[in-house]
Amino acid sequence: MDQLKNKIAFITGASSGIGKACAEEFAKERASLILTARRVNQLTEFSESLKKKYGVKVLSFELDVRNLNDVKQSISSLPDEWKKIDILVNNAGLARGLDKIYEGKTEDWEEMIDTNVKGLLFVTRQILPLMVDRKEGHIVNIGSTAGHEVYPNGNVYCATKYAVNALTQGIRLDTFEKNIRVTTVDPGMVLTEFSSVRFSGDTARAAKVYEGLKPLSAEDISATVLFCVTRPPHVNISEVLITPTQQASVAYVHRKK
Ligand code: NDP
Ligand code: 8X3
Repeated sequence: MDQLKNKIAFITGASSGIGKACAEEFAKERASLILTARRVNQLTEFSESLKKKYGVKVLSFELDVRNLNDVKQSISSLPDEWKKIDILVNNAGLARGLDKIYEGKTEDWEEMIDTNVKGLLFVTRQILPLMVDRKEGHIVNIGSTAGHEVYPNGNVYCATKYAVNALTQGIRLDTFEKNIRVTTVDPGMVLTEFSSVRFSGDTARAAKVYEGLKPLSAEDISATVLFCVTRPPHVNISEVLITPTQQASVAYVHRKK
């Protein structure tokens, strides 16, 4: 299929989970891809496999979205033909810990805020002007159900996703007259590396999060993102809230014994 032929997509956090699945989904549709993450070995290997499998162009490089200088430098030095970015997927993000706020680790708070909020802003600030100049472009933010409802011990992670929701609205309000489309795709529980990152590699604890439940897959989310970015130019999908059928809200989860 060729739904994204001649389009360029820039994806943050493309080394695993939802970002990686979006890259594969877009590659199937013949997009040219700019893939970024910190784990550059994984990213390079994945990029090479996409090139071979789908015959698409892929540019990949190490990028920590928290580092403003690196974000500026890597985007401003893109070759001109790669600067015509049609789709930006702001996906890089993480949760750290699940603590009562009075016991929370300030370094966890900083990592979440720096990545999920400031990182998203840093990347958007560099790419959005290129879209505004061309009066064309689509930003897809990966928010969360945690940006709609706060759950116990979710405090700062939820706050970052509320911020993503607010920024999605803010970006839309500031750019709709420039023909920019802005979408937030807000998943509930998705089986990725998310929970093992949250629990710092404690895979047993991470597995418990999804016990008795069929969670969403990264591919469920990438299919949704693809749907949003392949609507006709006059259609903007503002928000998609998507959960497993067994999850009615952040806290109401039906687990089979
Ligand atoms: P993963 O942990 O599998 O993927 C997270 C990605 O973000 C990785 O590619 C990681 O790459 C990247 N990343 C993390 N920190 C940085 C950073 N500082 N700079 C650049 N890249 C970074 O989890 P998911 O795929 O689940 O998470 C993707 C997004 O989806 C996040 O924003 C998350 O909040 C959101 N989300 C996840 C849900 C879930 O249940 N899984 C539900 C709702 C939303 P690397 O480590 O190589 O840098
Ligand atoms: C990730 C989903 O419910 O763990 O954003 O916050 S949840």
